Amino acid sequence: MDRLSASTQFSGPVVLPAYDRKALEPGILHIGLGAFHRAHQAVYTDAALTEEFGPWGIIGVSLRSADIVRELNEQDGLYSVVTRSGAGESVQVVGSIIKGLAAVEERDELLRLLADPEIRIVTITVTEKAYGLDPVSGGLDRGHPSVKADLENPAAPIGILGYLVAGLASRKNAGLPPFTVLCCDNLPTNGRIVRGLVIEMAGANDPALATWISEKGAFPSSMVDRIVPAATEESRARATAMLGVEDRQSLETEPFMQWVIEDHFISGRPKWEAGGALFVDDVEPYEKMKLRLLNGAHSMIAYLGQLKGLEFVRDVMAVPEYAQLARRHMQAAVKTLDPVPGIDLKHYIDQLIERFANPTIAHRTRQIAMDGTQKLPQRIFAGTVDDLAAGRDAASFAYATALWIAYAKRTPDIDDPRREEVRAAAAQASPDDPSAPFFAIPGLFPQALVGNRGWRDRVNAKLEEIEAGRI
Ligand code: CS2
Repeated sequence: MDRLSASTQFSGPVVLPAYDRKALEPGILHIGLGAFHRAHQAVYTDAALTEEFGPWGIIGVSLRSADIVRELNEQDGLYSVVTRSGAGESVQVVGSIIKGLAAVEERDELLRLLADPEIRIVTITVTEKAYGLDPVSGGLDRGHPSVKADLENPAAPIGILGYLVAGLASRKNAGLPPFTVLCCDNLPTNGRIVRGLVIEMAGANDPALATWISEKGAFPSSMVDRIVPAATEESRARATAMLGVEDRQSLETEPFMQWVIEDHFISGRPKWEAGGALFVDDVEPYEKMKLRLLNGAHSMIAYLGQLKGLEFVRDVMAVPEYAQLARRHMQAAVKTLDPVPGIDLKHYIDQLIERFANPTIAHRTRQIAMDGTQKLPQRIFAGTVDDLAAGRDAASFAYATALWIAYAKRTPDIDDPRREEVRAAAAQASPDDPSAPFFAIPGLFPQALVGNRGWRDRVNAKLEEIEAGRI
């Protein structure tokens, strides 16, 4: 069968790029060419180019995998996004990515592009663990493998921060303005965090560069949302059947998508509003809402699913008792939020229950369960602190925490960058205070929780119930 490419002639109802791809010039460098970016920011950019064409093509960089880049380039940067729900399915070919680039094979080209004035925005989806954020200090973790390497050898970076610093240094030396850095990972105040880390890394070798970045740089925060499971053979086969050609980079996702962005760009931006993006002065209430309601419940569902042998989120949601637990957690978490402009939070929760239950989306609980130490602080623990401070008992948060601990104890091959510490905690857990070694992992839990005996007892009580099979 033929492969998807710029010369494919489609027959079925396929939505195609409605602009002249040959005239598309690059303006965005995206780092982290995974499924999420391709089903989210690239789709918004496609909509923006359709409504207001401009030099906003994307060069998609993968920091680790060269395969994804090769496959995408074999298809002239094209791939399909299949949107599925109980109401039906549709397929769109996305044209906003001009080409892919593998950092491990083309470091010099990547450094050249970062210094190229054509590139005005660098967007990022590299997952929480890639930044090298020290959970204790809140600054740079100098022991993080790529942070360490990039501090020692700034001219030949391997990590996200090293590349950003090297690119910004070239711009400064060339008398150019910085590129805007737009973080799209699930971290609270993500722009502010990345700004702090970039400035700290720059300052370690070049204080003048750090000053320049802090004066001239722009790091708007953004909240991103769309459920995009990793592609499977089955999902690729479905796309191929819909397209009539083979697409090795196809993705399946839900109809829902959301992007809320602080409108602070140095040298312009695409008209992402065309795809429904919302521009606001302060993205924090939206981020908190999404992290504590969507991602918090998602993690809870994932650990529950893993403990109960349920492979997909939809399987967990198909058990009424578990769907009720997810809803109850969101009803508890919502009390820790401030009002979110333009959002009816009750409706948002109803929508989440429906999204999680989408019978056509196969989102593995195992995928969401990974990297708990990187996810739980903003998804569960921050809300716990606020709930307790408001005089409530944070019981649902204790339950979510106990689910992770039970999962960690039962999963020796746990997928987590702090795996050794988590395994050691699991091995040390004693019957009288089984969560204690987890609370002792440096920087994982906020001090307000480490010092709260009452809440820790609640975690232990929940853990006992879970391990006895009572929930
Ligand atoms: C998920 C997220 O894998 C995970 O941890 O909770 O990737 C989630 O699907 C997205 O944030 C939805 O926008």
